[in-house]
Amino acid sequence: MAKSAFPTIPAIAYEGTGTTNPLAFRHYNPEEVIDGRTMAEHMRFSIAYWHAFRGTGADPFGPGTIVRPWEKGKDAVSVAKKRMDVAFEFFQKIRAPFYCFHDRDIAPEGATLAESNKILEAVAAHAKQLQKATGIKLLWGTANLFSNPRYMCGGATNPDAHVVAYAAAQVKKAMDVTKELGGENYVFWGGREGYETLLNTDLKREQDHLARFLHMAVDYAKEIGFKGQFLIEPKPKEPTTHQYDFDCATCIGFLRTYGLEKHFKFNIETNHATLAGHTFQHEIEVAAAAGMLGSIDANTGDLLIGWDTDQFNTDVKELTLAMTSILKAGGLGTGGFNFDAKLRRTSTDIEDLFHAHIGGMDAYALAFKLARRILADGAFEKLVADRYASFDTGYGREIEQGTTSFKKLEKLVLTKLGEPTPKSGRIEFFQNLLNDYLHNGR
Ligand code: XLS
Ligand code: NI
Ligand code: NI
Repeated sequence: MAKSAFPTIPAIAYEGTGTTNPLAFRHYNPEEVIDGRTMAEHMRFSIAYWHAFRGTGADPFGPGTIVRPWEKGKDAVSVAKKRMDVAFEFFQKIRAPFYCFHDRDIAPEGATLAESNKILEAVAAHAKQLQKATGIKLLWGTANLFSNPRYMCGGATNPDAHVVAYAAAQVKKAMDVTKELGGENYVFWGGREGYETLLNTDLKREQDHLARFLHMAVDYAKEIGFKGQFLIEPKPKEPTTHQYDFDCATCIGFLRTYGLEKHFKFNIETNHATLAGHTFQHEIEVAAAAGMLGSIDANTGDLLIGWDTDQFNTDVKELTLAMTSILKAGGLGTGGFNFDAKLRRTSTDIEDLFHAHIGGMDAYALAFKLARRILADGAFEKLVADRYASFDTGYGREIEQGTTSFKKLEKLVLTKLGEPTPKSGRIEFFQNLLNDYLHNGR
């Protein structure tokens, strides 16, 4: 590998909570074995190429502030390869076993589709070598169907069939590359699949087109023998005002309507959940209830700002709640925790990239441990089970099993049950119990 891009930064080590070293893990010990698997295997952390290596700190009010020395070079393709060397050095030093990319993050677009495909192939070949040399794996790949101006009115839902055809060609290639690199999943985030106004939009037709597009992707995966999991990443708005993949519940309805539900799971992003007016944990529970929990885009928004700010999440309480739901659902399978999070515009030092990921990884690792403790203790599960215990026997059980009716239940209330006695939901009690685990050493 080329000369180090981070000569002063060592591989990040686990030093435990006693340390004051900012470039060390306090909770994430990749080698620690829990239940026969290492923490690295449990967490399956992944680095998002687009934020970590293509993010510049640009915002709508000004250009980028983050300048990296490796971004200089004679042509875009050689810079892309050099950048990738640096990225893999970072993946190793931060101890992340996976990374994720959009096609256009890793390789620049050419003047024609044929040229873009050739460039992507060349850079992917470089990635393959680096994966082999380092053992770092591809969690998922995806296609960027939103940056190029051709996609201004959408990709799969564009009103122009020419653009839809182009989008199909681009996704086909991105799937080829993901397969070639052993990607364990493939993500569909509906970039600009949505609309601004119904004055110019045929909503039904656009949704039909999106479904056709996804069916073609399913067919193509079969054709090439791509075994990775397909994931939809719901998001309610931004860039368009109304995105079709609003949230997990909306997507479940969409997938079932079009007979696609067997082929997809969800990649849930914290900031997208909150933009939809949900909690992160809510989206996880909705996906898990449908057997469609796939992977996590680990970040957070700023509740005072109404857009996708993609910040690193260090909120241990939020993550512990999310982790209990994930562990109860049996984990993420081929998914992982992908840091779809970017440095703030003012975080311009290279060390900031390390601090950001260390904080995110440590918060998730701590949340994992706290969630395990909560589940092992079983207090919440017992309390919740008790709350629903009236459905375990008698007429409650008949309601669940579908063996009773309005008429029978009416008779029961009129002749026997009468008025229910109030049963407290004990919300404050539950909140205090959570704090016992988070802060009081329970
Ligand atoms: C944007 C999305 C995007 C996807 C991948 O809001 O989070 O980054 O994760 O296309
Ligand atoms: Ni995302
Ligand atoms: Ni996002």
